[in-house]
Amino acid sequence: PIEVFRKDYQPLPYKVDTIELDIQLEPRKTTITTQMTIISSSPTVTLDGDRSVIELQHVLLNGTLLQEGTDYQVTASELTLLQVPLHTPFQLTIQVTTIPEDNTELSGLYQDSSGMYCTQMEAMGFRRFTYMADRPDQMATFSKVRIEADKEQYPVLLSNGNLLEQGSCNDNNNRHYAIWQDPFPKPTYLFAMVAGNLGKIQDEYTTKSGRRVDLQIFAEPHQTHLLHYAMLSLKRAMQWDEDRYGLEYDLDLYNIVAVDSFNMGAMENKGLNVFNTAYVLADPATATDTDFERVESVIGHEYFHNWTGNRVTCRDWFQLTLKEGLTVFRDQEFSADMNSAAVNRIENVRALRGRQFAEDAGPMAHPIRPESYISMDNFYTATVYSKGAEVIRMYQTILGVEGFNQGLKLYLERHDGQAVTCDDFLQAMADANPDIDLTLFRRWYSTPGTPVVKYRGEWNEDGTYQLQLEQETSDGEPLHIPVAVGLLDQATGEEVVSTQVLNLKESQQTFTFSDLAGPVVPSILRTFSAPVKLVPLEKDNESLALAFLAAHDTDGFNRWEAVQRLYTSLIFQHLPSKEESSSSSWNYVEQAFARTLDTCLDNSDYSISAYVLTLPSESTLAEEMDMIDPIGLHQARSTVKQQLARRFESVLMEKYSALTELLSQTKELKFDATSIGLRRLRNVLLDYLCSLTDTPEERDRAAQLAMNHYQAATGMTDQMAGLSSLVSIDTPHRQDALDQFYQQAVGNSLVLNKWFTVQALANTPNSLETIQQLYQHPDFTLKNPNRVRALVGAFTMNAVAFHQPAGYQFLGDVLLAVDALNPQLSSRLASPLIQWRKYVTGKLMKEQLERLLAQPKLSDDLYEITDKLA
Ligand code: HT7
Ligand code: ZN
Repeated sequence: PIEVFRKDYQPLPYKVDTIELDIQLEPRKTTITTQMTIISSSPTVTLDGDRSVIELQHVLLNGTLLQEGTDYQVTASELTLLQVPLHTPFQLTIQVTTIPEDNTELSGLYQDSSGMYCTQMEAMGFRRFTYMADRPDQMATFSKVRIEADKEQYPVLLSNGNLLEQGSCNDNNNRHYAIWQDPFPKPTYLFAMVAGNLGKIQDEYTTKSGRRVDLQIFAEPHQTHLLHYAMLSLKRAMQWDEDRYGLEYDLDLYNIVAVDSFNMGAMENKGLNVFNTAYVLADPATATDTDFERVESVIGHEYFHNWTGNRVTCRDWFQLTLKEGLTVFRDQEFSADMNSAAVNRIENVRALRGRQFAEDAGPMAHPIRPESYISMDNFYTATVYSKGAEVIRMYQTILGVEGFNQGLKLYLERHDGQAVTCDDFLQAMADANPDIDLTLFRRWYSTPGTPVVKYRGEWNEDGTYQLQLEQETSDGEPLHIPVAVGLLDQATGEEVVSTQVLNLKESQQTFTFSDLAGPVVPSILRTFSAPVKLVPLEKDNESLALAFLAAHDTDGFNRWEAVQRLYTSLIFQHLPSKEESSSSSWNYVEQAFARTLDTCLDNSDYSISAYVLTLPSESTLAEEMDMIDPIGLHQARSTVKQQLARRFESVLMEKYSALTELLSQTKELKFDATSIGLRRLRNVLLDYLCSLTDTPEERDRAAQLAMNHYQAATGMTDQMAGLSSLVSIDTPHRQDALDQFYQQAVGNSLVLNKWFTVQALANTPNSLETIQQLYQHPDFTLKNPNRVRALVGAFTMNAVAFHQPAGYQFLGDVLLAVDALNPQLSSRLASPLIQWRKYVTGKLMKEQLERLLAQPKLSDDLYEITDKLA
């Protein structure tokens, strides 16, 4: 495998100006003829092409047939023209054939399970389609894309831009064609085409400058009733981008297509987004509240890419965060505005800590702008996306919303139509805000690892408070860290200094607050103003201060955070390696839990209450440990959960019933923030109540409650909550409910995925056996990434099933099977194993990696992440 380095970037000595494609679709032999105009300053021109999936038929230069060997050479990954005209445009015609049916990697041109043809070109799929300069700094105009296919099987033919012409083929009445043209120059990764038997829903949107845009969302004909929420979300996203950033859509047509087999969430191809069905199909009977939220945010994300990614794209793939970090930030802000900002922030930080922090502490740690890769597909990571979004958020925190918006405006104006770098983005931000020095901020792009910020406060009798901040980074050099701080009066709990942003730029800095009437408690890193770990320099009174913040902090995020920290210390005291819980820790948790539970129905912040009552996830907890005993951790967390459930059982039940009553007052299922919050809170309470299963009586009670919850559910959120609780209880209801759910899932692939996942996550002693049986189930297939993630991805999150010798062995077996079909999928599934160094069971995990590495035909993708053994 070849490692590519950021420092080696070189512009190409030629430019592809226009591209015309003729695509003759046949499952066993698709023919692609490309005509391009090139101008070159070098006598040789090298194009990318993957000979394992495309077969070269012929090459013509200005109409003359070229000879292999004398005029051009072909290797496994390149086609080199040996003598081309210098500095004058010439026409190159290349014909290749490919077999979409055999393309199980889902990169390039492939067929999904319904037989539909679709493409996925990012990052390097175009070279699996035809020979081309397949890199993002090569922007060409796709002036004519002609797609031809069987009329009956593939009535819908789509590509980017505008439809110029369509009709029947003169020479064969069974076939038809469509011709598309995209007026915007674009890199190859934004090209797309789709052909299939598709249904659609239609709508329209008029931009603020009066452009009428036709909106169409396509899916298999029996799924079109599931597309309405996506359409609503699209219109909201278009409106939001105009309102917030003044950014309008720029074509007359916006198409989205849902495909069942897709490696990631969705793809922002110009004017033709392709979506994983899981992120576009949703109705109350089949989708949970979280699914709905995800549809809204992914629809937003892909739409927002039209400016941040498509109009201004990346010079090279090392700059990926330029478009992804920025666009995730934009989709987070969109979701925050559409729903609740505080809830959103908590959800995003939970996700960041659960995944990105682990990545940053493991062998695949990399800066948001990586320095090298073997397979670029491995760098579509939580670091590039989520930490990248945090870096963008820090610009906004440092510059203020107005300063940030000015910077973004300048960046988009300055670089419209260009392929640029993260440095260009920083420069635009700096130029738009000349009073603020961003020199040190640049280091966020090159520094891996999660920085640690330590603090100590000192109150002085002269009415001043000194806050000492220290930072530790992976290279020992300081970063520019915006730390949002407020101060609360220790006596009254009132806020005496409202949030201000301290710019921590040195390894150690002291900030002084004056004119204070009495001692204060600091609320630090409000709204999680930087992606760092915050720890006190002195642990002595930490729990007391956290309990104070849990009760009084005006910053909703930090109130939640304080309770999470209290839970964490209590859970850690229950680890096998630690002593019995100290009563003070339990008392603080008990107080905070009681207060939240008592007041959880008093205002409409139901989601916040739900998250405050939820214990940190095992992955978040693991992130705080030097050496992880996954089973011990799982048990410690379960113990604390049960203790809380037992202590508060009657109040939990009382609130659960009150919420049931509140929810039953509206007949129709609603998806506003309040209704979602009510369901979320009730489902958290259910989870506590169903954790009490020590005696047969308790088990019966829990099973009955979960079964009732499941059966009375009016939508998928409650159904899944009931079923999730039920599957972890040893009760005959368990199988009844699973069988019932299976019947309901027949014919709906996404619901069937939930059936697999709920069982893969079940907390039962024999969960691994169940998972292995499900692996053999007739509905299980390795060809559909959603199905694989539903079972195998979920399995790796089930500590009891996964963290045992047979569990590691099973994952190893699965990875080998998946790698032969789809390397992008296998390398993602392997990521839990690469954290082996931090696990007490690491030796066994490492053995599986060694087993994989010993395989003669391991993919580059899987090789790159398993090779971190030393
Ligand atoms: N920009 C898209 C990335 C993507 C992708 C990358 C590699 C392999 C398959 C893929 N499908 C989509 C998604 C996005 O961030 O919007
Ligand atoms: Zn994206």
